[in-house]
Amino acid sequence: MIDLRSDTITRPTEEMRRAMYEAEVGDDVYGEDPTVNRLEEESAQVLGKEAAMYVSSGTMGNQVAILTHTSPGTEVIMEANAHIYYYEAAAASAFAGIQPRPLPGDKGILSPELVASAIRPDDVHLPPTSLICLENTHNRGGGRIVPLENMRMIYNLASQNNLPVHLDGARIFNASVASGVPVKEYTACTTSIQCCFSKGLGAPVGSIVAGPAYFIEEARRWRKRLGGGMRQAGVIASACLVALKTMIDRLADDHTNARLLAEGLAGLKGLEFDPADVDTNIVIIKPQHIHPQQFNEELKKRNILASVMEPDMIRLTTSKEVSRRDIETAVMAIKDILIN
Ligand code: TLP
Repeated sequence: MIDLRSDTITRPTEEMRRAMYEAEVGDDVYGEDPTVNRLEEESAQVLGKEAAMYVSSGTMGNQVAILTHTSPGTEVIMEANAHIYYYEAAAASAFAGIQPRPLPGDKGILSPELVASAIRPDDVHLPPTSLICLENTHNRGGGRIVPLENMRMIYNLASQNNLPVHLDGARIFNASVASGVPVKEYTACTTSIQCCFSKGLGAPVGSIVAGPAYFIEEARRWRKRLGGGMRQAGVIASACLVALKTMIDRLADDHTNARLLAEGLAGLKGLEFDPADVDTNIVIIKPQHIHPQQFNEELKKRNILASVMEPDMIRLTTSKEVSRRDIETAVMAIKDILIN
C-alpha cells in the first residue's frame, strides 16, 4: 500500500528506536525525567520561547494553550477551516467553555482587516475576545504557508489589543523549510505555539507547547487536570529529540515529492486542482464527476490510501514513508481512475 493519508503514519527511525531503548528516565510529574527536561529545554530554544512543555498530542497542546489563555464565556478568533475548529471535536467549547469565532480565510490565511473587525468592543452584550489562533502550515488550506508578514500584522494587531496569539504549528517546520524563513521568525509573531513531532518529523508520540515561562507554568496545571501528566515519558521524548536533531531538513524531500505529484496531476480533466496551491507536503484535489468517497475506494483498489476531507476534497500527503516511485505510481492510478 502507498499510504498518502497523512504524515502521521510515519514510523520511528532506527536512531529513534535506539534512543528510546537507551533513554534515561524519571517521573516527569515530579519534573524528574532528564530526557523530557532536555526535550523541553531544546524545544524552547529552537522555537525562541522562554519555556516549553511536552504533551501527548497536537490536540492536547492546542487545548492546553486555549485553556491557559482564556476563560469561559470569552470568544476565540480562528480561521473557519482551522484544525482547532474543525477537527478537535469541539474540545475548546467542551473544556474551555469559549465561543469560537470562525472567520473565512483564503486557503487558511486570515486577512488582518477581518481579524481587526472581529475583535469585540467592550460592551456588556458581547463576549470579550480572549485569543487569536493561527495555523501554519494550514492543513485544510492544502499545507499552505501563512506568510510571515501576514502573521506579523495579526500579531501586532493582537498586541495593540492586549490579546495573545496561539499558533497551531503542527507543521511549522514544513513552513520554515519550504519558505526558508527561520522558525524563530514565525514564532516571534506568537505568544504560544504547539508543534508536532509525530507528523513529518517521524517521532511516534508527542507535541511541544512553548511560550512565556508564566504561561507554561499555568499550562502544566491544565495538562495535569486533563490527565496528561506522564511519568517515565523520556521513553517517547527521546525519539522527539532525535526528530529535532535529524528530521527537520529532510522535510524538503516530502515537499519535492508533493511538487512532483502536483505536476503529475496538473491539467487533468475531471479534477479541480491548481498546482500553484501546493506549498509543502499536502496536495488537495477535488474530483468533479465522481464522489470523493468513491474516488477513494478506486484509489484503494489500486493500493493507494488517501484521506477524504469533507465535503468534497481528497487529501494526498507526502512523508518519509513515500518514495518518488510511489508518487509516480499514484499519478498513474489517478489518471486511470479519471479515464475510466
Ligand atoms: N491532523 C491530522 C488529523 O487530525 C486531520 C492529520 O492527519 O493531518 N493541528 C494540525 C494542523 C493538525 O493537522 C493536527 C493533526 C493536529 C493539530 C492534531 O494533532 P494530533 O493528531 O497529534 O492530536
